[in-house]
Amino acid sequence: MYEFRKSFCFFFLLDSVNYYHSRKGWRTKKKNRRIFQMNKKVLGMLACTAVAASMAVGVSAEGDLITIGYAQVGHESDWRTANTKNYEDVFSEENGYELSLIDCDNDNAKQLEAVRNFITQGMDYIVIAPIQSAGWDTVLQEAQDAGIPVIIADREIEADASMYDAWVGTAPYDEGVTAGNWLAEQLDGAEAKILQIEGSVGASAAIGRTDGFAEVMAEHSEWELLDSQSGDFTQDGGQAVMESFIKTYEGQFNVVVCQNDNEAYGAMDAMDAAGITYGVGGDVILISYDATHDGLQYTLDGKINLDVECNPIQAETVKGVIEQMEAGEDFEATTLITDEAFCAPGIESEFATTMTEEILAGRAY
Ligand code: GYE
Repeated sequence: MYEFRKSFCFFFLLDSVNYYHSRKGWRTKKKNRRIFQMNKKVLGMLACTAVAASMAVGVSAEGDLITIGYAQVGHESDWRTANTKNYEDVFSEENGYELSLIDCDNDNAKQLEAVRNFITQGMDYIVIAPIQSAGWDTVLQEAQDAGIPVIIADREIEADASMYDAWVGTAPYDEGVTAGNWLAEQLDGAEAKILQIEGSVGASAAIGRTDGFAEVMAEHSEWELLDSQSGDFTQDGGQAVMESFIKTYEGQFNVVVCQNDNEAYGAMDAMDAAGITYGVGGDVILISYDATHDGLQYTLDGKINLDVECNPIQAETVKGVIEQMEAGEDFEATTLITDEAFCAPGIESEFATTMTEEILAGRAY
């Protein structure tokens, strides 16, 4: 059973549920927003191009392709590539959608600009995978003023739930707790000297994993976090941070936690180059997050001890919410995509499934 526990967006998400359950239906709200748009047009408050775009929205909602603007984080990881492909597959013309996916290259300013362009273009729906969790109020207000529903996907934001319409994503805090619980179970009271390679600074996926793991760490006085630095969710970043960790802490650490698979690949390269062994039977316990295909291959091979899953296949769920909105039905204001965790063969755990060839064969991304 999923629990948000200390997740910072808990109250916002809860608010969101209440907010929408107090309303009759989506269609009324959408319609009201469109009337507001028309008034703005009559008053000449919008540029001619924006007027044309808004009118086109009205037509498309009545039967043509539904336009979706997706402000994607970037292309930093295999997880992200799988997520992008999933949106392209699901929001296809065949399925009745015209998807405009902008790769924001992990640049917050670029992402705000992408959302503003979607507003100007009069998209039917805007989906945002927020690079940073903070700083969204102004642009969300602009989307609301334009009458465009916004779905926050993948990550969480620090904004009141009344500022957006729905959320679909995963629970990084719980993933961090899983990693910590698994480590405690495996070490069974033994000492841990831990190095952590965090994800991108300010991203909820990094904040949540860090906080969840820290929560378990606080219960273990025999554990010490030697250092924790951002590897920006990339392989190059993971390698660079690990190389610098090795310079400072060589011979002093026995656990490395990487907040995604690509960082883990970089850390593995750095440890290989330094002759440090990791994985089952190695000097270092290696923990990763995401559980993409290659990450699970390394887990099956015993190179990664634990890989905590984070599922990038979310577009079908987002589409389901949009369909409910289109039909004027009550829609899910918050949907959690559930995850599990996988450990290497030879390891039994209460918190993770032991990897097999069958599990790997079933992993499409
Ligand atoms: O773990 C990482 C990606 O937001 C959950 O972003 C996502 C994270 C994922 O770059 O690989």
